[in-house]
Amino acid sequence: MTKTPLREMAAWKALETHATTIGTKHLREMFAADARRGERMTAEACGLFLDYSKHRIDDQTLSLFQALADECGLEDRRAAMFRGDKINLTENRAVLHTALRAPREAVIEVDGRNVVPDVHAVLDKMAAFAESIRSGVWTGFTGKPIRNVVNIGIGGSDLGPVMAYEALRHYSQRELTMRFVSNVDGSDFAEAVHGLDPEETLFIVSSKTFTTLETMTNAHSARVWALARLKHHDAVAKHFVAVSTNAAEVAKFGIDTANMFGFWDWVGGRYSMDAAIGLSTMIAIGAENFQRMLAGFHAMDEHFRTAPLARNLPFLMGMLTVWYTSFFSAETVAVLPYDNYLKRFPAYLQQLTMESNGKHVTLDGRRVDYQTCPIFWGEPGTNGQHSFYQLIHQGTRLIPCDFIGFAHSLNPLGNHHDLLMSNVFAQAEALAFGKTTEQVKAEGTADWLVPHRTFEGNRPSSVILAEKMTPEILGQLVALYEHSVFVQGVVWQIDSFDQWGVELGKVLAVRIIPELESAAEPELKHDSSTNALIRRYRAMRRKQA
Ligand code: G6Q
Repeated sequence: MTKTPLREMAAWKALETHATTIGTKHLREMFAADARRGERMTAEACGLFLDYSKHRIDDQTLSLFQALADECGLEDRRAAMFRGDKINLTENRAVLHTALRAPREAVIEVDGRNVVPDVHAVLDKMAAFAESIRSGVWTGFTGKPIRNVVNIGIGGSDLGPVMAYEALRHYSQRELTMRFVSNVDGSDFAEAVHGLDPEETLFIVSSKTFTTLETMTNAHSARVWALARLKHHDAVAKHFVAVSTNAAEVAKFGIDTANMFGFWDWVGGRYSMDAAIGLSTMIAIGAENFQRMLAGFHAMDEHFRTAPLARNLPFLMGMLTVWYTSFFSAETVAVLPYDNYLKRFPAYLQQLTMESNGKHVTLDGRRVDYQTCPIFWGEPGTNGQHSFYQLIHQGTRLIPCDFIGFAHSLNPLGNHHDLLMSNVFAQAEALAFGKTTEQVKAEGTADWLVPHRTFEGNRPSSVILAEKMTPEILGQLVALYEHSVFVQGVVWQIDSFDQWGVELGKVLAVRIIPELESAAEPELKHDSSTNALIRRYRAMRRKQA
């Protein structure tokens, strides 16, 4: 499929020219010229309110965004995704995470088969299992109820579950201890099982392929750890369940395939937290709350699918990211949730955004001649304010920010919440409007200090507001970013759903393992740096021994 190169599109060229005009304008001027800008440049969907007025855009920018979307065929591509077309070209797969949250009666076909009943069959099985753990009906090998659940997985089989558990911890069954192991570093495993009683511990081995080195290494260590106490191999069936698409490997590991929760090749790892990969989430918060989260995802899917682009949240956010990345050379986006429960949200988004759009070739294999995915990063406010906000306010880089805040706290405590939220509004205001030299001088600041105390402003941000952190809102937020990533990928003409960039390092590591482990000095054939590092490591290990 050969498309017109992006930079040759009329709307792209128009945006290039337009960016030079906008580049000379300050947000102060734009607000001064339009008293209603702060109310006008907002959009609302489901339970999310988006204020995008503090962006370096005007009405023309917005119409050019739409013109570019038309030229890129965004609406057709969106329809193709929802329909189940194999839009993940390099892996020849459909991309149907939206089917994971489709209502029971929906019909979505992949290769002529309606997948919605399959999705709901797994959800029902998960619900029955989660309930048996939560109620204590499911007992371990020695008859004790399960009190600890340890999810073993990595990447898409870890980041979503950890983030969702933290985000919805308020709704979780507090008697259950939830832990997560991802890193192949033995310390991760050791700390995750520290203080746990194997008789009361359930491991969920979450791996789409059931071959991932880190996960399988941790799963084998977990089996050794559990059997050291439980002694009998039959205990595996009571203390291990699997989330996977690979029944043969699951059975080989010793897990009863009756306790395997499946998903499908049309669910990408980083898009799987609402598939069976969410089993730990469901055990923590219960099936009903999990359904509420799915309803939130679905509501945002429907918004993205049907709302006019001018009011379409994922479209607006996606285009803003394209705008700053491709036309203003912004290299990063900061995601700043003002809710402690969202502390893992930026880490989750890093995979969603960067593994999806960190690509340098187009779908038809051409090297791009524009920047693609920016670096996403962030920390919950207000901690970030006392750490890296200095650079956002007064550094030399342009860093668009997404502020996320709520009207109500799940833990009302004195005036904590108003203090917290005052910072959201204040930070966005300070970034946009800054503080002029005149203002600083008028405060009586000594001349030499004036430049240090001046804030240029004109630094863009979105503010996303919701009532409070609920399962529905979490689903909406995640789907908002999923679809924003999709919009960016369509414009940049890349495959947002493969991840070939993670392969090379994995292959090289497998080659190096025996070179680290062999008793005899191996013949090393790497570059001189890698050879020397391996030799030094081996020498250091010998010294320790
Ligand atoms: C995500 C990627 C990747 C994947 C992990 C774990 O989109 O595919 O992060 O989730 O590599 O893979 P398994 O689930 O197969 O262990």
